[in-house]
Amino acid sequence: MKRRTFIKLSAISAAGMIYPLNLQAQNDEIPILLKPKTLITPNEEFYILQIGDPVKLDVANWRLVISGLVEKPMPPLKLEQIKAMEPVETMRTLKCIGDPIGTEQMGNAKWKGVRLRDLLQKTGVKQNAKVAVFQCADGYHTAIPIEDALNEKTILAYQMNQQPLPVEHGFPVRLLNPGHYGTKNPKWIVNIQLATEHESYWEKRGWDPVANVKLATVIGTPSTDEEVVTGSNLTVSGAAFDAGHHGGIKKVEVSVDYGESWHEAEIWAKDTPLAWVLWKWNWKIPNRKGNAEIYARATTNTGVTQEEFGLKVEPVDTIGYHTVDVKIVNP
Ligand SMILES: Nc1nc2c(c(=O)[nH]1)N[C@H]1C(S)=C(S)[C@@H](COP(=O)(O)O)O[C@H]1N2
Ligand SMILES: [Mo]
Repeated sequence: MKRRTFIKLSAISAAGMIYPLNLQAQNDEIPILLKPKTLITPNEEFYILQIGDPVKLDVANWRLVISGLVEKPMPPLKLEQIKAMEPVETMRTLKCIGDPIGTEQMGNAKWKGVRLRDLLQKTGVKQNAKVAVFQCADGYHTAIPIEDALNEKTILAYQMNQQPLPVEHGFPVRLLNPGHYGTKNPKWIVNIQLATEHESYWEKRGWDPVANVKLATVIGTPSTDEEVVTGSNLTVSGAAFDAGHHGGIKKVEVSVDYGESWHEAEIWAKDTPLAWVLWKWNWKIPNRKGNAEIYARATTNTGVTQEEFGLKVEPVDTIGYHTVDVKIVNP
């Protein structure tokens, strides 16, 4: 047992396992070992991922061009013009397609922006337009179906957690496309083109062109190979997310006996189904040394429960259980 971990675990027992469940308290930090430990991920901790280096755009010269199959072309837009439109504020979890469980590349923020639909209503959309193509300043490009572009929940965001969108996250504007992995949430947008078809950057390289987020549950604590103490209490915690495809998360359960029995976790923070839920469960560690495996699974409001190796299910599949191996040792 590493001394430091032991001290942390004792602190947990001292603090008590019970923390008031307050779903309204948006970002009260839980003073115990939980990961993620806040509903909203601070900007400095939010994962960053792109094909090259982040691009620093000069807002004085930046313009957004909407072109292609539009009815009435509009002059290029300045950021101020976008900010003058009716704003929307919304909490959204963003997740990378390359990390489907979401152990590292997932974060949740409160964003502010405008509905893409409001812009497209100004330009009009020609009958034969099938996709909206986003061209980005780093050379990235991706397309989404026109119905998704017109979805009222599809947002062009210019603010992240009350800050102007940070350079790393796409300043001045990025797309928030509900239900879809990061690949469909382009950053540093310079042009939106309506077209009949488009092969996007990642599709050319074999990735899923639809990129629907699948239901998954991540165990944040403990970490793999962590040593835990016989007879002590341990908070097992994490996040679960279905991106709204199954009506949101109803419950999360944990198993420490290879799926024989399941224990319902407490969901201690949540927002709409477009944000992750955070959960925790108190494990009374048995009085035996050896290896143990922790499993976690979620059940959605439509009644879908994750299975060990994932599930092919309508409308969007699920990922298998996240499992974490730990070593039970004597103090
Ligand atoms: N312009 C641009 N946008 C992009 C990408 C990129 O490479 N270039 N990568 C996408 C991917 S794969 C992910 S997971 C998200 C990550 O967003 P974040 O860095 O704000 O977390 O950005 C998406 N948007
Ligand atoms: Mo990604």
